[in-house]
Amino acid sequence: MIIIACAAIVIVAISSLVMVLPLKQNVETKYSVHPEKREFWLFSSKIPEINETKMGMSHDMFSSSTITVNTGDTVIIHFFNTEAPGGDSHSFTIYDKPYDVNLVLKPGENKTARFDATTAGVFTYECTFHEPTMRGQLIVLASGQP
Ligand SMILES: [Cu+2]
Repeated sequence: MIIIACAAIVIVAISSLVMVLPLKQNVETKYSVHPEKREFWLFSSKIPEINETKMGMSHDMFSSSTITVNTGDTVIIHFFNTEAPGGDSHSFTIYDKPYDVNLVLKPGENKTARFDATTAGVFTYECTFHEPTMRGQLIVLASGQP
């Protein structure tokens, strides 16, 4: 009787493994990371509700406050200063090492930054003219992270 029970347990254990193994492979395939070129379009924008004089802060912002990539990706960011002639200059600046980006744009200009996402982490990008409202986070996911 004990032998039959043990045999049944072994059979159940083996059949469970057989069912789980293919599932595990599917999950790994789904989340595997292949470095690729990731391209973004970023614009200077404004928060209309902010009265700069009353609140003592800039009403300028980036059109996107997060940019997410994988480690190993080549990142291409096209930044546009949407101001009319006579308006403000804006910058797209990353001071956090190892990233070192500083695009400074006059009204109506656009420029492109290209760099490799070599290091995982969260890195601030900002406009040096309009802190703290014109700020975002570059999120570089570690390899293999979903
Ligand atoms: Cu700005």
